[in-house]
Amino acid sequence: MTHTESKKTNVAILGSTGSIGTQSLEVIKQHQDKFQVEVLTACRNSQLLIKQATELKPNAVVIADETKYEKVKEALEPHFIKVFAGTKSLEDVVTMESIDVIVMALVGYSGLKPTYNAVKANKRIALANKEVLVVGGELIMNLLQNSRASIYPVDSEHSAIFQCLVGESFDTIEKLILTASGGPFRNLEIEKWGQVTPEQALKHPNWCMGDKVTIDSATMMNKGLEVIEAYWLFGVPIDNIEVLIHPQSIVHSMVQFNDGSVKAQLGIPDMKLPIQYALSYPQRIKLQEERLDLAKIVSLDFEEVDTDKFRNLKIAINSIKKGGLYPCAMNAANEIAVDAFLNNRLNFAKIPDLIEQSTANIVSISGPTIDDYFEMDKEIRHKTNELIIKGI
Ligand code: MN3
Repeated sequence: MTHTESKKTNVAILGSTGSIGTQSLEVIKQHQDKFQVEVLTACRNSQLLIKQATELKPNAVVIADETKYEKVKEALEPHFIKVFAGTKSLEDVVTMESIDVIVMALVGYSGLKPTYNAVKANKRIALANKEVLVVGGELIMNLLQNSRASIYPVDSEHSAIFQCLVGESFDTIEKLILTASGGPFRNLEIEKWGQVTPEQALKHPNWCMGDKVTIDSATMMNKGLEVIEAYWLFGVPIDNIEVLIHPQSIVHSMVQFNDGSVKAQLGIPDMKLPIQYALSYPQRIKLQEERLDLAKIVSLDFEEVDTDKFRNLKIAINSIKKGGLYPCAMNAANEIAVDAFLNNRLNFAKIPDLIEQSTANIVSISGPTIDDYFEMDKEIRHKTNELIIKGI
C-alpha cells in the first residue's frame, strides 16, 4: 500500500441501498482520494448491493435477508469480497477494526443495536438513523460520554445546527429552531385527512427520501423525532427547541444565542451536503452540486405549526418529556402505524389516535438498558398490531 492510500478513511455504510446510502456513495465517489468503502450492508436489495460492491470493491458486505446469501456470495466471491448474512452479522460488522467511520443509514428501530455496538467499539458515526436517538438516546449518550466514539448528525436540520455551533460555546444557546417544510398536507383541511392515500403521502414537495421518513414528514412525526434527536445531540432543554414551518426548505435550521443573535445554515435541499459534512468534519471539502441562488428564490416564508392538525408532533414531544421508555414505545407504535398505512390497513387520519391508544398505559422505568428497549419495542409492536386488527 502506498503512503497516500494508507491515509484514506475507511467507510462502512449500513443501509447502502437506501436513499441516504446511495447518496453517501455519490459523495464518496467524488472523493476517492479521501474515502474508501470498507463495508456495505443491505436489508434485502441484493441486486443493488451486488452492483455497488462490484463497482466499489469493499472488504465485506452484509445482506440482512439470509435467503439472499447464496446469490450475493456467488456474485461477489470472484471479486474476493467477504459476504455475511443475517441481522446478527449486521449488528457485529460495525466492530471491524479496519472501519474508521460508519454511516448509519438503517430505517427505524433496526439501527439501535448496530449503533450501540459501534459506540462501544469507539467508532466515528455519521448518524442518519434518527430513531436510534429517539428510542435509546439516554443509553447511547451515556455510553458515548464514556467512550472515544463520536456521533455527527446527517439529518439536515441537525447538521445545520451543528454547523451554526462551530466556534460557539454550548452555554450561550438560547434556543434551537428546527425548520419543517410542513410536507404535502400543510394546507389540507383536517376534515380531508381521512381520504389521504399512500401515493399522495409519498409525494414530498422538496426532499427525496425513503418511504418511512416521507410518511413521517407528512404527519410531522418526523419533526417530533427530530426534536428528540436534537435534545440528545445538543443537550438543550426540550422547551428551548422550537419548530417553525418553512415551506421552501432553504433555511435548514437555526440557533438563537443569549445576545439575541440568530445563526442559520442555508442551502438547496440535498442530503449530500450534510452527509459529506459528517464525513469530513472538521474539514469542509468541495462538493460538486447545484448552488443556492437566492435571487431566483422568490421568498422565504415562515409560520407556526398548527399542532391541533399535526398532532404527532405534540405526541412525540410529550413522550420525551415523560422520558424513560415512552419515546421507545411511541416510536414502535409509529413504525407499525406507518407500515399499516402504506399497506392500506390504516386510515391516515387515525395514525395519531393509534399511537396514543397503544402507548397509553405503559410501565416506564428510568435508565433503561438495551434489553428494556428491546422488550418495550416488542410489546408495543404487538399491541399496536392488535389494535389495528380490532379496528381503531
Ligand atoms: Mn430532517
